Amino acid sequence: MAPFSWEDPLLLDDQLAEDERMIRDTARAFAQDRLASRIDAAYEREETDPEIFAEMGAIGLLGSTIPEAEGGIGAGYVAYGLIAREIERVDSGYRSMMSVQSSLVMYPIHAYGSEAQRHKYLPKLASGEWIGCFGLTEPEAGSDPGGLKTRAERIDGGYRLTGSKMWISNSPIADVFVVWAKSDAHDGAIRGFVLDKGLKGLSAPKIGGKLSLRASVTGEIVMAGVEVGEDALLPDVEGLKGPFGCLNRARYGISWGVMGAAEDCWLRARAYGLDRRQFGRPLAGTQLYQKKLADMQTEIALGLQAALRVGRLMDEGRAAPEMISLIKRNNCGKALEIARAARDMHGGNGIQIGYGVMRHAQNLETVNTYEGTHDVHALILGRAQTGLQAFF
Ligand code: TGC
Ligand code: FAD
Repeated sequence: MAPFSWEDPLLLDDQLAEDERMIRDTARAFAQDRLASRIDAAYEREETDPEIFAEMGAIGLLGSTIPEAEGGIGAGYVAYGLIAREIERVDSGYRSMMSVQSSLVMYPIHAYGSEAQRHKYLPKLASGEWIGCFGLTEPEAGSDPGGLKTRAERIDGGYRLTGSKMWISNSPIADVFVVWAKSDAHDGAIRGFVLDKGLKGLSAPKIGGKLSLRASVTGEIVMAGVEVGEDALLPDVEGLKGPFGCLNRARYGISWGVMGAAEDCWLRARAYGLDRRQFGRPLAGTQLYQKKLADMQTEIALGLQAALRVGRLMDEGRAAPEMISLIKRNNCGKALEIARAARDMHGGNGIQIGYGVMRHAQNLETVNTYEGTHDVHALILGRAQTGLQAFF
């Protein structure tokens, strides 16, 4: 039998292509060298550094799956997942910044936009010169985005948008706003629009007081009769499948990302238990502590294998949205359990920011909720296997 590699128990590394390993290593070096040293202060002060977008853009981490001709690096979805894992190993908020820009702003412009929109927006979003946000959720439409109230009325030469969006990552610092509205000109169908910062009637106040994801700024988007030309409409998609097409990609990336956060918690708990002595021996030498470490190692190894499998299927064009619900739901839930256990295993020290584990646990509360809550993904999977709609 072969020797066991406890840090990579199912030999994930072996299953990656050379270019995927290179992209993973680039993301890891960036995250550890440039982000890890900033996170505690950013989190404590609830500060988002917009410069991080340009730093990510400079090494190809924004819109990595977008073709090179449009500003991306033409990477596959496994590589995208590996980037998310490395960034979220430091902090879920930094991964959020990256994945909103990549999957929720660049992807819809690439997939549903006009040639002029691709040309205008994608290179600047890829470089991080421009920051994007994605407005689907509203104060009264979260899990049920079909209930959104934002309207686009037809006016001479374009549209007038009225409504408000809630809980929008990046919005207070955004240059580009992808927003979803019911369009009177299209029989009330949901359509996407790309708005530029500075338009009359457009504002994005920050939502303060978050106890989670504090390094990633979140805000509203208020559209008080914002007038745009026809060229602001995303021409090539209509209906909820537009935003869901973007969410499929972001949710998939999250399934990798949360495993990065979980790995950080696991490795910190292991190191702490080897160092900390009680009752005359290391905590890591007790049966209960080892069981917790074994549970963490097992769930992370299985979660990563599942994310890799779905990533391969995405690259082959064979992934179904329900597969993504399965891994988003399970990996978020497991990562949250792992972070809470790691916090407990650190005892009193676990509540201090410098040990990292409570910050991850607080972040993962949000990640378990956004992009479809844990229970909403259960209902998607329940519907798929029973044929029965249980949302209402
Ligand atoms: P339903 O009847 O199921 O579907 C309506 C239309 O949409 C299509 N569709 C999809 N298309 C592609 N991919 C998917 N995953 C799709 N899911 C549905 C469907 O085929 C249908 O198309 P058509 O042409 O027949 O009309 O819609 P429903 O209203 O019953 O939906 C129910 C439910 C619960 C599945 C859905 O609404 C849902 O997923 N809710 C969760 C909402 C959510 O995830 N919001 C995320 C907001 S963005 C965010 O959180 C970003 S955080 C980012 C960060 O900071 O990292
Ligand atoms: P609700 O939909 O009100 O859900 C509340 C509870 O009820 C949950 O437990 C849910 O599982 C449960 N529930 C809902 N429906 C059912 C049902 N039918 N059966 C059983 N239980 C149900 N949105 C964006 O558009 N863009 C962003 O960039 C973005 N970023 C975010 C960043 C942060 C920090 C946060 C917290 C949220 C963000 N969101 C964003 C919004 C996010 O997607 C929503 O919060 C999420 O979809 C849940 O919606 P809600 O908060 O309205 O909760």
